[in-house]
Amino acid sequence: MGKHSADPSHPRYKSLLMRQRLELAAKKGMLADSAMIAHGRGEAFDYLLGEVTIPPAMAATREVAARLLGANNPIISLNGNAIALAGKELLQIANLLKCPVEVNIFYRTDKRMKALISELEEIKNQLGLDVEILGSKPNAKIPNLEGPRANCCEEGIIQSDVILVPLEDGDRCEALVAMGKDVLVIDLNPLSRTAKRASVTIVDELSRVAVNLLSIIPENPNISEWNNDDNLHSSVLHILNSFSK
Ligand code: PTJ
Repeated sequence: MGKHSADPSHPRYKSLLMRQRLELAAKKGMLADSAMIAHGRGEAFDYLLGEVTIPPAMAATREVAARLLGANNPIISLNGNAIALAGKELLQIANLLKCPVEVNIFYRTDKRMKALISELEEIKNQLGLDVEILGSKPNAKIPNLEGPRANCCEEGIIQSDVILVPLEDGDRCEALVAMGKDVLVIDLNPLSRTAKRASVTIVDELSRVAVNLLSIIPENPNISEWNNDDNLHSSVLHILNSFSK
């Protein structure tokens, strides 16, 4: 990407900045080969939302904040795209909640795990945060999942009761729900299997959600009578209504 592409005066500045973050992360070996494709999928849905946090997403973000605050063992699961786009804010959220983060990736290689964990360690040291970073020594498996994406930590994901998983894949979301966990996801696609299966789905862009959570958590919101299907329906309606004449 050229040096002018993330110029703040550019009308698509935020979008370009996110792309630049992904490019830098790719150079550091943090990302899956398909990370850009996944991001492009997200961007397409973000266009439909007007690239803003819509009211149903803000309601879902408040619910997620409330559930994380009410949890006995909350955890934030982090993959390549999440760390590249909002690693700093997600660590700050964990610091506020006094919970660990666990690096848990779909396309697992030792090289990527090392690059992601060292990126988080660097942010943690720079910001002086007190957050446990798990994932380097997986000692358990998520039941009913095949392959390396099932690997996780007993003291992290397995023991958690409430888990925030930005950009989760459908199978793993289902497997975590089947374990009886409260599964909180961030997914710009309100129609994805992840969005439909999660306990709470925030239909919004991950880096916007991270900033919103940082301001909402200190407000100590209360858990509500949450209906995730209704909220997803409202998100889809919002998109449809934005096309009405
Ligand atoms: O780091 P890894 O190995 O765990 O791999 C991560 C990716 C993202 C490559 C992997 O999980 C993947 O292939 O994801 P999918 O199946 O393409 O799903 C990505 C979902 O996240 C899609 O529904 C997108 O709409 C959504 N999405 C993409 N970027 C964002 C997003 N949602 C919120 N914010 C984003 N920035």
